[in-house]
This record gives sequence, C-alpha cells and structure tokens, in this order.
Amino acid sequence: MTASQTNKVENALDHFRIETPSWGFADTGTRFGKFVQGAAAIDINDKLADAGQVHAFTGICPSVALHVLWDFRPDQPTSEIVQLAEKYGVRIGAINPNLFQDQIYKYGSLCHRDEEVRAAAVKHLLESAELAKAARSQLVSIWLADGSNYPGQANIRWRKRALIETLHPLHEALNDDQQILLEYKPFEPAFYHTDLADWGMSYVVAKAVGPKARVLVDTGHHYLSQNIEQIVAWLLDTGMLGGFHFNDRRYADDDLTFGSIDPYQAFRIFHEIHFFAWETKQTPQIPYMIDQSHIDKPKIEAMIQTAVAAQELFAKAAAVDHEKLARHQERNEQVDAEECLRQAFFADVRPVILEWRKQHNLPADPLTAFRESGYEMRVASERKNRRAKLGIAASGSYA
Ligand code: LRH
Ligand code: MN
Repeated sequence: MTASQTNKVENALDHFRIETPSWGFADTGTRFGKFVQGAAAIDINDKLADAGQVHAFTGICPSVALHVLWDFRPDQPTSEIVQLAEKYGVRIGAINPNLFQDQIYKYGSLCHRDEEVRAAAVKHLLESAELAKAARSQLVSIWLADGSNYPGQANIRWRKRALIETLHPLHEALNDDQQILLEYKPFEPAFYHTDLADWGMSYVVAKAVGPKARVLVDTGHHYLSQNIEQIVAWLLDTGMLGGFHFNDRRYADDDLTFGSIDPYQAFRIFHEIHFFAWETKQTPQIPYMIDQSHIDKPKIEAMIQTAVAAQELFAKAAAVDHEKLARHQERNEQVDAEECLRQAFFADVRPVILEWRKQHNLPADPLTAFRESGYEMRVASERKNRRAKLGIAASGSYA
C-alpha cells in the first residue's frame, strides 16, 4: 500500500463505527427450533453488558439498537436503561418498533384495512418516538412484516396510501435531528406481496412522508441476483441513504455473520461509499448497524467477529486509488478499473489496523482477548441459574 492509501485507511478507521443489535445477544432460532445458549442474554441488562464487552474489545461499537417490545418494559423507566448503557460504556442507538408480533397484526399493521388496528400501530410508533427522545436516540428504524400470501388477497395500492398516511404522525412527532428509517424486504413472513418490498418503494414512501424519512438497506433483504451496491450508489446520490443492517446470506434472509459468505459483496458496498466521499469531498454520516441472529455461534464472539470483519472490509475499500479508478473509468479501461478494486480488496490492511488498535489501547486480537477474559464462562453460570429460576427452556417453536 502506498503512503496515501495507508493514510486513507487510517482516516477510515478513525470514523468507522458499527452498532450492535440487542436481539443478537439473546436466544433465537428458526421456526423449526429455538436453541438456548448458557451465556445468552436474558434481559436488557445482560444485552447492554454484552454489548459493552464487544465495544471494550473492539473500540468500534459504542451504540446498541433496541427493539421496543423486546427491550423496554412498561415498569422500567427509559432513564434506567440509559444509565445501564452508560454503566457498560455504550449508548442507546436506533429504536426499532415491533409492529409484527401482536395478534391484531395478522393482516398487517400500518397497512391493515381495519382503522382500529392502524390506530394501534400509529400509537406504537408515537410511543417509540417518545422512547427515542428519552434515550437521546436519533433513529426510529421501521421494518414492517405487512403484506399478503395469495394473489387477490390485498389491494396493494390502497395499502400503499395507508402506509404513507399512517407514517405522517410519527414524522411530525420527531425532532428535527431525528430520522425515520424505512427498511424494505422482498418477502418473509409474507410470501405473495410485501408492502415495503424494495428500495424504490421505501424511497417513494420516504419522499411522500417527509424530509426526516430515509431508506434503510438490510443486506439480507435482496434477491440473490440484485446488485446491492448499485442501490447504495443511487441512495447516496439522491441523499436518501438512511443506514444499513449488515449480515450475510447464502440463500435468503439468513442473518449470518457479515462477510462470512461474500466478503467481496461487503467490500463493493463500502467501495461505493468511499468513492462517493472522495468524489463529493464529504464524509457521509451513515448509521452502520449489525442485524444478525446467532442461532449456533456464541453470540458475543459472533458480534466481535462481525465488527472486526466489517472494520477490515471498510478499511480495504478505503484503500482504493480513486484518482486512478476515475481516470480508467473515463477511458473505459475496465480491466485497469477493476484492478483498482481488486488491488485494494487483496491488500493486507491488518498492520494498519493493529497499529490503530495499539494507539487506542485496544487488544491486537479482540476475539482472542475476549476469550481469554473468561467473561462468557462467568456469565454463563449465573445466567443458567437465573434462566432455571425464570423457567426459561429450549422450545420447538414451529412458529
Ligand atoms: C427483519 C429484520 C428487521 C428486524 C428484524 C430483527 O427481517 O431485518 O430489521 O426488526 O430483522
Ligand atoms: Mn434488518
């Protein structure tokens, strides 16, 4: 790597931060079974404590995304959760409403034909906005399971209009420094149509709802043949990129650890962001968030592995020689242009990362250092006892 590439990598490391999801620390499964891990987090205190571990060993995960019905209890003041986060050296990040698990949402939430159900969903969004304000969080990140399973079942145009109408109260309720992120997903749990199925639909709805609305890109929410980095380039160029949920997949929304299946995909996404920053001389403030469910991997190790992998891929993409690339692009010199990306992707940025960790008093190898800390063993024994007392057991969910 040239001196200027090393400098760009150091600069990228200085501002790369990635948010962990509270739900990634808790027990999870599939419809075929839920597998309990001894050390898995049971409540919000555990989740924030574990997130604190990830930040302590990596130095790049200062915030934790929360899911309203999974993390907030009516009898627990938000200030208490904020203090807990501070105790563990992290802060509350994106607030994710739950508009997909209540029985009333069988035929949708914001898109439901029944006015009462839509009103209940809007009420939950407004409660989520108040939680975000109390937690000093800037993001209300919305994913909807809304959709249908059979042709003819739904009036898709009616539901689109209902979606825009029911998002307005939240938009008005938010402060000017807060944003709504609209996460799209092509299918699951709905298997005929999903109301927010792709980036274009999230874009159209965000534009109609107002200037505080943006599009959230979950890397697992694309058909395998889709060019995700092109979507990212368009959202950057139109100022509508609100953030990312990073994970990896082999087939569908597999929520595997980021970079575990297709690290070059991750690299190409980060490349579009660095190339945009180089061309516009701006550093886009993009919320990078992890959204994974760790069915078999030890959850804290999986989160550290993900943060470290994302950091390395972000650093590699920063090493692309953008001047050289732009010249080759202008001259349709595709081989040389591609070689600019390949050279960076295969560049060894680890010495620069090791030096950056040293300068920030961080362990050279976060995963090994975490393992040697014995934290997981310590919490596993305490949580096993607590789980037994609470009667929490493995379940063949078949939800
Ligand atoms: C939906 C999703 C969404 C969440 C959930 C945990 O697939 O990506 O972001 O709310 O996972
Ligand atoms: Mn997601």
